[in-house]
This record gives sequence, structure tokens and C-alpha cells, in this order.
Amino acid sequence: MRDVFEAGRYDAAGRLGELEVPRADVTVDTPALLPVVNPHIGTVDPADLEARFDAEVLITNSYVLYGSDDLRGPVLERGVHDLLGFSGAIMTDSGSFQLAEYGEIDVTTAEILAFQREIGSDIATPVDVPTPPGVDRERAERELDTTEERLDTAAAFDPGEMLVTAPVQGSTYPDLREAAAERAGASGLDVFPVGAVVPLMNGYRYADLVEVVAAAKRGLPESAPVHLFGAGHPMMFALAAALGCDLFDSAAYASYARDDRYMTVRTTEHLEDLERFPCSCPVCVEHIPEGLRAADADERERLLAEHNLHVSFGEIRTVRQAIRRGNLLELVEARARSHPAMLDGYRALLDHAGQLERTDRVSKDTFFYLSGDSPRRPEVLRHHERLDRVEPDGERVLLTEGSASDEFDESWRVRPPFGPYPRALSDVYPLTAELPDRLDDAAYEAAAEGVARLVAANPEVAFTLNHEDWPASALAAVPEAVECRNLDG
Ligand code: PQ0
Ligand code: ZN
Repeated sequence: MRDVFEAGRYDAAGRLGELEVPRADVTVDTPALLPVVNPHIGTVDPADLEARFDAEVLITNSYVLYGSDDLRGPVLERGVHDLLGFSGAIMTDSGSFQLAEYGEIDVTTAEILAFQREIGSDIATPVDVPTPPGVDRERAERELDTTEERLDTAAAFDPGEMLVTAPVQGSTYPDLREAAAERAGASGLDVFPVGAVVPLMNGYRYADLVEVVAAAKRGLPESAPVHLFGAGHPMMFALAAALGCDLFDSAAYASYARDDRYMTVRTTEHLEDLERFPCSCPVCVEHIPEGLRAADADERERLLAEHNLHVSFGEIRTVRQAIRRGNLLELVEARARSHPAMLDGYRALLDHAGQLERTDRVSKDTFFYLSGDSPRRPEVLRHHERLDRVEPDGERVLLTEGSASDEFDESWRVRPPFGPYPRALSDVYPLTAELPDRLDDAAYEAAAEGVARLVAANPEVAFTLNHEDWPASALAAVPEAVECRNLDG
């Protein structure tokens, strides 16, 4: 792995980063969106992607160019940047997707890597085998062996300045994904796409997607730049970024446009159902739905694709700003409310709170409690883990949602969902959290869990808990040895 990626500020496992692409002499800010450009179908001109959408990098398919009677000669002669009219970084795929769709392709990894180098690709891809979700384990292992032989070929190839990717496969077996990621990380290759996830996204299987990406991340070095193949709908960018994906490619902006589908960050609308455009991008300011419906098919497709791109790039900027401020998980939570399958994805993400906590930064924007899922966030987990290690001063200690009391050696505050903390930490992140007045039981239950952790770590201390009418489910989680008093009772 060349030293081309630098991660800056973190939020959960998401990070702002810079990917240096030496062959293009470009530094790509991440998280980044790579629009998929089909060299045969110029839905949006790559020159426009650069000039009007600020795209720093795009992805196209070298196998399409390789197999094209019309384009193979010109791209070999002029190079892929000149052919497409794009001076930013160009990543090329290898034909693996065609392999997955049609069962075979007639090119080897050595041949397609040489072709990618020849045409001036900046980031090249070997012919990995995209094993679909849910296949039997034997097939997943066998195909992973093939992918790994191809990574060996790629590692032995002389790419010059071109970066080379090491796709991570392994179907829906987390242990295979993790082991594949470890080997990819040790391959000496540069960028790490998580492969074969398109079927998961097409099927709205966001919880399975989270398991696959989380497993790949566990196997990769923290410093590795991670690409998500075929990310698609902007609704899921925040979720993928929170898992630590740095690069997203999207063909969806164009494929949706082909079917008259209009993206919003929350939904997909059909052009025929739109009375007015709920968006302020240049397309939506200058047109009305009726006008687009009346336009000729190519024009309509181009304008819809441009709108879809505006929404997609806009969401990437939103994700970056959220990481900068430290409220990415609030954004993920908001996006999770767009679709029940996204909620499953968010809940699966929170199953990995421990993994997210390892890179999360210590202080961020105010923690917003937004739902019964918020108590499972890594910030709460971290506070609970601290409670395993702290010792109160004194033998009789009050934990209270109300005022301090001289009857005790020490009075600590208690606040859902975190639980107990010394008063001196009241102004310290994340205990400055903003909570709604109407809390879920889960918030009190998490606070009780915090009490239990503190009590377990300090068995010799006598604790009293003054609470404001906690629900029975929370009180049941408070250890027997704690004397509980209801301040509202
Ligand atoms: N591998 C490669 N390209 C891809 C995929 C993959 O797994 C993919 C999916 N899903 C989309 N493009 N090389
Ligand atoms: Zn728009």
C-alpha cells in the first residue's frame, strides 16, 4: 500500500480524508462521489461533471473500452482523459461486473491491467469475482480464492504511478470478508473496494450491507482508503460514510434518469407524479415537471440525470460537513427515518458501536438524543466503558437527577442515556447532550446500565439513586444493592 491516503477528522468510523492520485496529479477530498461514466452513453458530459459539479474523480469501465470496435483504437491513441474530456482523476473498472452479469469475460487480469495502464487510467482494477450474497460457503470460498490469485497478479504487475485496487469479496460471510480484507490490506495494493454489494443495495438489504462493510473494515488497516462499489441512492451515503467508506461510485444518477426517476435525498419520485420540483438545483429552478415530460427523451434523461447528480453531490457535501462538525450520527439517524430498510441499516450500524467507538473523536458537536436508538450510539458505550474504571471518593455516594446532598460523601449527577458522572464533567462532551422532554424507556434503561457498570466496578461503595420516576424496566436493571428513591414519588 503506497502512502496516498491521509485521514483527517473522524466521526464514528467516518472520516474526512485526502486521496493523492499521483498519475492524475490530483488530490481527491473524501468522502467523494465518483459518477459512473459509460463511454458509449454520454448522459452527462464528463467536462460538465468537472466544470459544473466539481467532480474531482470519475469511474469508467476499461473492459467496455477494451471490447469496443469504435473506442478501443481512439482510447489507446488519445488516452482515457482526452477521450472522455476529463482532467481530474479517472478510476477504471475491469469487467468484473460484466463477469458477474454474464458469467464470463474474455480478458485476464494481466491483460486488462496493462490496458488500463496503456490508456492512462489513474486507478486501475483487477478482475475480481463478485460473488453474490447468500451463495453457499463453498462457492464463496472458491471464488474468493480466484479473486486472491488475481490480486497476486495485480501485486506483481508494474503499474508505474497508477494506483491499483484490491477488491474485497466474500459474499455475505463476515469472516470471509474480514479475512479477504486482511489479505487485501497486505497485498501492497492501494485502494480497497468492497465488492458485490450492488445486489444488497438493489434489494434494500442495508442491514446486510452494514455487516459486509463492517467486516471488511475490521480486516483492513485503519489507514486504508475504502471504496464502496455501486453506492447508488444518496439516502445511504451517510450510513456508508459512518462505517468508514471514503469513495462511492454511482451509476444510479443515470440509470434512474433513464426510467424517469427523480431522486430526493429521502425518496425516489416518478416524474409523472411530480407537480412541482421539490429542489432548488439549476435544473429544478429552470424547469417544471410538465416541461420535462414534454421534452424529447434524451433531453429529459440528461436533465433528470443532472438533477440526480446535484442531489448526490449535495448529500456528499452534507456528509462532509457533518463529519467536520461531529454530527454524522445525527445525520445517519435522520436518513434512517427515510425508509424502514435504512432504519435496519442504522440499527445494524449500532450493533457495531464498539468498532465505531475506536476511531470516534473525544469531543464533537452537542450530542442530540433523537430516538430510542440514540442510547446505542458509541458515545454512550464509551461513557459506560469509562464507568468500569472510575472510583468515586468515599464510601457513601449519591447518584442523583436532582440536587446534591451533604448526607453523602459525594454526589454524582445522573442523566439518561449516559447514567452517572462526577459533577465536574457536566460541561464536558458528551454529557452536554440535548434531550427531548419526552424520553424513551431505552434512555432510562441505558442510564441504569451505566449505574450497574459503576456499581460493579466499586463493590465496596454504598450507592443511593435519586431518580425522577424512571420506568420499571430501567429500575429492574439497577443492581439490588442500590437504594432507589423516586424524587417525583
Ligand atoms: N467488483 C468490481 N466492480 C464492480 C463490483 C465488484 O464487485 C460491483 C458490485 N457489486 C460493481 N462494480 N470490480
Ligand atoms: Zn433539482
